[in-house]
Parts: sequence; structure tokens; C-alpha cells
Amino acid sequence: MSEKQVFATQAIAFKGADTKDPLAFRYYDASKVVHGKKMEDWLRFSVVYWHTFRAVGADPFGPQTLHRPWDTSDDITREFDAIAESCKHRVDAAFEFFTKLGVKYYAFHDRDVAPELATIDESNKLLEVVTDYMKVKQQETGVKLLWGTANLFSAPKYANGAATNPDVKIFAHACAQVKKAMEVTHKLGGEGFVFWGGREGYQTILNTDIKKELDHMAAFFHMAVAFKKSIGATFQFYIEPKPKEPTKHQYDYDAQTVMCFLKQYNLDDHFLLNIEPNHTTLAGHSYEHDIVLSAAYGKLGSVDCNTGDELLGWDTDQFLMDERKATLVMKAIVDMGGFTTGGLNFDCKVRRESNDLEDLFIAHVGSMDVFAKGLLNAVKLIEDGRLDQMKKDRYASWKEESLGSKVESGQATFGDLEAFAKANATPKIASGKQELYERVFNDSL
Ligand SMILES: [Mn+2]
Repeated sequence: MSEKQVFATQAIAFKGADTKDPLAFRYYDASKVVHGKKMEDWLRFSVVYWHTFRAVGADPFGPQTLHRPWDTSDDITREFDAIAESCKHRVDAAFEFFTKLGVKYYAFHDRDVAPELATIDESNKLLEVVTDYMKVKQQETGVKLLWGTANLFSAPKYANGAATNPDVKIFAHACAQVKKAMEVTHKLGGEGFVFWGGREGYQTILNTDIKKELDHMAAFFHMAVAFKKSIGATFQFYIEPKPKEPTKHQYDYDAQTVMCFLKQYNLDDHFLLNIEPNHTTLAGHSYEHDIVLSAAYGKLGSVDCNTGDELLGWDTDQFLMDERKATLVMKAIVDMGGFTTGGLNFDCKVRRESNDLEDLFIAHVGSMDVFAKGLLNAVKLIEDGRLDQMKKDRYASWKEESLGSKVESGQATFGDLEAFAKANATPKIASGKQELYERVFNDSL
């Protein structure tokens, strides 16, 4: 392969808070120890293959605006070796980018790195050849795979769903594709494997048997669990919730829905959640809701750390540039002791108007810095202690009254509570103090 570099940008350096250089870190100092851990270990940044190396800026109203030097040809009617060379050319560019940016992880879908060919065998052969090359690049650079996944939403055959398709023949294609994607993720030492069901849901309830589709999706996940065991893979499975888009109603609606599904079908031991805040806001929740909720139940595995636009009702996958939101996310992550297999994965794309190659660096560097600042703010909040103490004090009666522990341990009856209520007059209603909480939060910024 050619060793010619495609990016004019040099390796990104930490220059401190006073720098005005958009291609330098102001806050992200990878090896600096904060609250007992290196910043890089708290943040575990990952770059995505799909947006950063495959997005061309097309939208439903207009075609390609981003022309990348690594996109030599998408023509799959060429000879196998020529197709493989094009794919490897893109791999070179990707690893040059990861290395210059200074991230330790990346993530990809099978079809991002190797297009689907005429048969399953040909597609699998190409995926093996390209991922063999990716393995070499991982060894050369030390960059690792945060997670792999199968694209079960782009191919026309998945228009009516993959694991929830009404036709078992399409369901079989989805299983075959996931099986191969798991094999190559295992080969690359991936630390995780994600399921995102963009076509798992319905457009009209009139043609859809919801119970049957959910039963099929559960059967699909049980087979994935069994196959993972059979190949000796240890990567963590994640489900990524999203309420809608492209499908009108998606079954993996939000964190709480997915957690209930996993319980219902005895799958909860095998899956954590990969939370994308832009999906959370599409579900009508605040930015941090699914992160905080899944973390509270020990189910937060990884984060696709993007954001949406409050005035647009779709998934804009923007780079987060808002320090307040980053602080809320990092507070939840530090509170749970950090990631194990997951990380902050930039499932983000530059705008179709941001057509300089350099914009890819500016976007990642800017957002990495926002999360680094968010980490520093979160640690400041935790070490200051006021916010956590105020929240704890709000529930003090549950500790002060012996009845509280009786309820929490499941020992109380309605009769006990009725007797207590009769014996104790209604107390003064405590102030919620929202503005005070907001003021204390602001002190961390
Ligand atoms: Mn995502």
C-alpha cells in the first residue's frame, strides 16, 4: 500500500487553555491524571468509520458535497483485487487520522470498510481481506477497535426490517451478516459489538404483528449470544436505543424500553446499552436522561457522544460543543467509576457545508476538548461535594424515619404506612431548590 499521507494537518498537541489554535487541545491532556485516572482512560475517545470516512454530505435534497481523496471508486463491478485496493486505501487514511488525532479507538460497520458484493461468500471474502489489513494497521499504530457492528439498515433487502422482518428468508440474511461481523470483530480484538435497529419497528400498525416481531428479535439476540460463546469471543454486546428515524416507531425506543425488553426475554445478563444523546432527545427526553438512567441501573456501557439541533426533529449527529451537556455526561461517567469496555465514540459528522479536509480535525479536536473540560468540571463538582450532598439530603427522611428502611427493604405494608400517616401530621413541603442546584452546577463551569 502507498504510504502517502492524505492529511496536511500534523499531529495534534496539547497547548493549554490559553491557546487560540483550533488544531491544538486546550483541555485534553491525554496522560494527565485527574481524579485518580488519566484523562485518556476516563474519556476513551473513539472515531467512527462511517461518518468520518464514508459520509459524502448528501441529504434528501441534494447530492454529494464532500469529496475525499480516499474515495477513489465505489464501483463494485471491478475485479475483486481492485475493489480490495480501494478499501485498503481508505483504511490507510483512517489510521493516519486516528494517529494524528491521538485517539486510541475506532468503530465501524461491516459495510463501511467493505461493500456488499453479489454473494454472501464474496462479501465475506472481501471483509476478511480488508479486516486482515486493518489488523495489521492496528498492530502498527496501537489503535484498537472499540466496537464493531453489522449494517442491517442500508441494504434494500432490509426495508421491512432485519431481525423483525416478516419474511424469515430476510431474517436469515441478517443472521448470516451478523455472524460474519462478529467473527471479524473478534479477529480484530474488538472490545464491544453494537446492535442498532434502525429498521426494527413499524411504519403502520395495520400491517404489523408487534408481538411476533419482538419474539423474533429476542430469538435473534439469543442466537447472537450463543454464537459469541461458540467462537470464544469476550466482547461486550450493546444495544443502542433510538425511538424513530428511519422507521416511524422503533422497538429500541429509549433506555428504559430496552432494559425492559432485555428483562422480558431473559437477555439482560448479556447486554449493556450504547447511549446516543441525539437519540435520547428524539425520544423527548433531556440530553443526559438515558445516560443517567442506564448508569443508575449499571447498564451504561458506552456513549455515542454526539448532539442534535433543538430546532430540527431529526438526527443531525453533530459534534457536541456545549460544555454544560458534556459536564452532565462526564458526571454520570465519573460517578460510575468510568468505562470498562466502552468509550466516548464520535458518532458525529461534519456539516455538508464543512467541506475542508481540515474540518474533520477541527470538529474532533473541538469536541474532545469539550468533553475534557466536561470531565474537569464534573470532577470539580464531585470534589466540591455540595451538589451530591444537597441531593442526598433531599431524601434524608428515608433514613431518619425507621419506616423508610422498612419500605426500602420490602418489609412494610399499606397498613403500617396508614398508621404512620395518621400519627404524623403532614410536614412542611420542602423546597425543590431548582435554582440553587443550577447555581451550584454553574460554579463548576
Ligand atoms: Mn450511534
